[in-house]
Amino acid sequence: MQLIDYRRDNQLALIGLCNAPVNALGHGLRQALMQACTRAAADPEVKAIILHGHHLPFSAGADISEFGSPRTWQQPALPQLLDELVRFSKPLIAALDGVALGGGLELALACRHRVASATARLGLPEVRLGLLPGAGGTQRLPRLIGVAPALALMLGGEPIDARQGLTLGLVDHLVEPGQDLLEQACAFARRQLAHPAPALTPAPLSQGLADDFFDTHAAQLAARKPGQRAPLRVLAALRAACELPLAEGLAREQALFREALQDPQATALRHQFFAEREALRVPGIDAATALRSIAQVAVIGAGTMGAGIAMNFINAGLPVRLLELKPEALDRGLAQIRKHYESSITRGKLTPAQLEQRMSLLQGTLDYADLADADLVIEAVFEDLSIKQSVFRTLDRVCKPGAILASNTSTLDVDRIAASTRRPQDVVGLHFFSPAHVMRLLEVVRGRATAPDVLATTLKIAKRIGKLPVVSGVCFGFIGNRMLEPYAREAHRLVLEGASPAQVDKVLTDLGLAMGVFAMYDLAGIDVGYLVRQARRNELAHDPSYFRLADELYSLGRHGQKSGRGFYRYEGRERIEDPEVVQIAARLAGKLGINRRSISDAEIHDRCLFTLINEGLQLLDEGIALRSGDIDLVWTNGYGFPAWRGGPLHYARDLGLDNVLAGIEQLRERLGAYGQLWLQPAPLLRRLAGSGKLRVQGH
Ligand code: HSC
Repeated sequence: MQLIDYRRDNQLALIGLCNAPVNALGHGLRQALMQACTRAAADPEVKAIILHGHHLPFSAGADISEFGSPRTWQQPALPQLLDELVRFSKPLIAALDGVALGGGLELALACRHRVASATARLGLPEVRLGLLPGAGGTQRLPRLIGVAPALALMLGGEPIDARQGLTLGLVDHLVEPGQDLLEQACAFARRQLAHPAPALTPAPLSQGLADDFFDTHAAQLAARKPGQRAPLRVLAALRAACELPLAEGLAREQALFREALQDPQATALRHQFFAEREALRVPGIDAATALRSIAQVAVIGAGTMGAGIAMNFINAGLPVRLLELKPEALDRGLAQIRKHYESSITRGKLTPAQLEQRMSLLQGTLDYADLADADLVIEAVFEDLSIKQSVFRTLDRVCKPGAILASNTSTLDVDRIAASTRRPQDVVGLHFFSPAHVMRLLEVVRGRATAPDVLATTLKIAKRIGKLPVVSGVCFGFIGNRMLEPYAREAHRLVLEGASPAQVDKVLTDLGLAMGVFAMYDLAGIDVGYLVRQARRNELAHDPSYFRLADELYSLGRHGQKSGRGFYRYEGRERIEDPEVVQIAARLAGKLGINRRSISDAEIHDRCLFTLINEGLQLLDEGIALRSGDIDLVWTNGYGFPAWRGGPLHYARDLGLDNVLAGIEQLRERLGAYGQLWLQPAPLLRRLAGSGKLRVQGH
């Protein structure tokens, strides 16, 4: 495969990178690039060199799939390659299109100048992979644009557009839409030949910084990103740029990068990166699967969920009909959406013209007949099977043939919903997470009859609205809520046995979870969980302690944050421990004959996490989840599990599956009848313990 396109244009050498799809700077491309640049440097006719992506994005950076293998270091390694390029006497100009990310932007920073298409996106996202820029970015970027803007780019990881790059001084010349990037880059290069620009200063940068600049930032990071080591390494590298000459700073950056690459947090985040991409590969569908066209969307139910779902589509430019049964409810939903956009205007995130444009895509209706031309209908009504079935019977009557009929159920049986129509092949579950316009995760529930093109179309549309779709089979709660159940069950039981909600939550947040079980239940509403359990009372009757505390709080009107009291007390948004809840738990424990004792943090960790992992493995064995990475994505994107621990099943591998198995067996013994009832190791856990491998089912 040809990795470089080399051309001459009079005094200019045009070197095009051709490593599809994103010009990842793997060993082969680095080698070819080095050869091409050396050729241009040796050609006396060539006065300047232009680097560009040959009909491709400029570069998405180092080849992430090489990390963890010796190929990362194979010469020319990226830092050495860039050091060579910087030393060339002939000026290099980077012509940026598509993306210049990570090592790709560092390549551009090693060039004397950067010319960029207005649509190009530039960034240093390494921190999201648990890394820091490791090919000069931490030293060259602050020298080019200043310490504070460089820190913001490196810590945020979010790319900026080329116009912002121009303002910051990262881009020297912006190529407007309609202009040709390469032509403009060549013209720019010719002008530079007449007036060469100086190279970056090799001197340290410390002037003008407050004495406590780094200490303040370190303290902020410790508070905002507890437990995460990559942001601190970024800060340390930046400090080197401020305190050391360039060459020493680069050496310090290298040392920090090597350290970061070996950090389990980076392994976990790489696992997340590849899992996200793999999640889109679903057996039975491929690039050849024809897609259904989606030009008109409808959402049923204008409550918080329905309104949030509708916003996703209008934000992406797709027209939506929002259906409610009562005019007041419809007006409330429409007003809620407008209010949300108005607050975005106040925060400078939206213009009034954009608000009007989005609202023009939204049409409220009280009449199912208005859904006749919808290509995709998403039902977001009350979580009750018979209500949902009745909605789907109506949809079956009014919707055109081929329309995709989706349910936003979070727990119910999608097959039974599909069976209420004469077209189960068109029915799919689309489980949005709340708030639906914010949360990236979308569980796509494949029913027994869901047609491949329906699944493929929903995955495609999910990407279009910026979601991360993860396919689940049908079972109670799908991947996320099914795993939540045993995890939260243990948390509740631990409080009956003597822990406090705050103690349980602290163990979980110390592990890196965004919220503990009880803070989460208070936020979601204790009434919501109660109603879901009501529908399953018969199957749960064998354990009177099952979620007993939550049921009691529900009956006392303590519904969580919205009622000011739940597992905690609330003053405004402030969460305060409530001794009354511990008293209630003690009273219930007495009634249930549970001995209260002091519970260690380690026991809390093991009971909550081992049961979570165990259920995940069971789901995998049942084929509800296609692979362990999908389970990890659901938990990191929907339930606040720290991405830098990779998700529950990646974490299980770190803990050792044999340790998890031994832990469950010990707990089962120690907890008597309760342990015998609930703590049953999943057969897959037994099969995998000792092997440490989680990639089952042919993946
Ligand atoms: C880095 O650059 C470190 C450096 O600072 C220092 C290195 C020094 C090391 C040496 C020390 C001695 N690599 O996302 P998509 C694949 S760290 C490999 O579906 P989109 C991706 O897997 C890197 N593969 O498309 C997928 O493959 P599949 C910093 C990469 O259009 C295909 O490309 N850079 C890759 O939605 C399409 O990707 C980043 O973190 C890479 N760098 O988004 C950027 N990037 O088809 C990461 C992509 O087989 N990438 N692939 O599944 C992205 O953000 C997105 O992929 C894009 C495209 C926005 C580029």
